[in-house]
Amino acid sequence: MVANLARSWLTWSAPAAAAQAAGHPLVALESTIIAHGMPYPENVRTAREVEALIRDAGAEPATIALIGGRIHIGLSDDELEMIGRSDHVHKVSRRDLPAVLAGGGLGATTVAGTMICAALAGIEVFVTGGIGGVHRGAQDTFDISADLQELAKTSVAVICAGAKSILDIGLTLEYLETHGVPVLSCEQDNFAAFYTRDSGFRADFRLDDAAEQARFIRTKWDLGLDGGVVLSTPVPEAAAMSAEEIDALTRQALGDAAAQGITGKAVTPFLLARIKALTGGRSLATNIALVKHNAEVGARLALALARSKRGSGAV
Ligand code: PSU
Ligand code: MN
Repeated sequence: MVANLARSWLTWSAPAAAAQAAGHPLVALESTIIAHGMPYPENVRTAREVEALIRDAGAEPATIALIGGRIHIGLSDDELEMIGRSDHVHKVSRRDLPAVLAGGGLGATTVAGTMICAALAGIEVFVTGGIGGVHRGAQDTFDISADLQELAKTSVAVICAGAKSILDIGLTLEYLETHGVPVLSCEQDNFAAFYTRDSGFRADFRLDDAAEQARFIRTKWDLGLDGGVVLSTPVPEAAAMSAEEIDALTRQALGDAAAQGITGKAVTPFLLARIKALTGGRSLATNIALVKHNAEVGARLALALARSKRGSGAV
């Protein structure tokens, strides 16, 4: 009953609805990365290119956002443009969903917000850039992204290029372990670090093949072990930045945030914008390349998971 009531808040785009009705694999995409993670017009262009990559790979993309008091599963070109262009888009995590839906404004969903909406829509795979995590200095600020709690309880597979080094990646992985969230890696043993390929920390399990990833994920959920799975894949070599450069810029951005007294939900967008400015926009090219690569990995996983669903009982 509760689920039915919740689902009555969903508005489906025609292609997303058709794919869902036909049992075709869908891939959810977040909108905070569009509204708050990249500048206009590169954000809208990238969002469209990512959708096209997913479609070419045989899955249906469903970008998720809040518009006019409804949760939109799949956006039209005009809706995407509005989310990418407007200066009045709320950043919507679990806490913010009721406020923005009840208020009827524009909302861009974070990893946590998108996971909630994807699960309501029955979408198992969600592609993003980087997940939120435990911030550096969290022992003083308590700043731990709600993304991690959502991963603990909402059953969606999240494909990412790891997490940015604006976070404490070691503590982020510890937190995920405590909450029983498996961290899978493909193409390398280590968890990725967004702009760079290697965080220096091992992922829990390396599974390069989409069928293996699907088997792992389906087994977890078949066992009633609700909650998400993180699948990390590194930014393509040609687009990766140097670790020394990004470390220095990250320290500078963190210092600027502290000096300006930035707190709460403003911290992550501030740091992202600061790093973008400090790299003279070069980080944007890296960001775009990694999201596209994540989309290819996510589409393959969605196809494999759809096959495993059609299989007889266990995978
Ligand atoms: N990390 C990135 N790019 C992003 C985000 C995180 O490299 O765009 C966004 C995602 O939407 C993520 C959110 O869910 O920031 C986390 O925000 P917070 O740290 O306030 O929970
Ligand atoms: Mn935070």
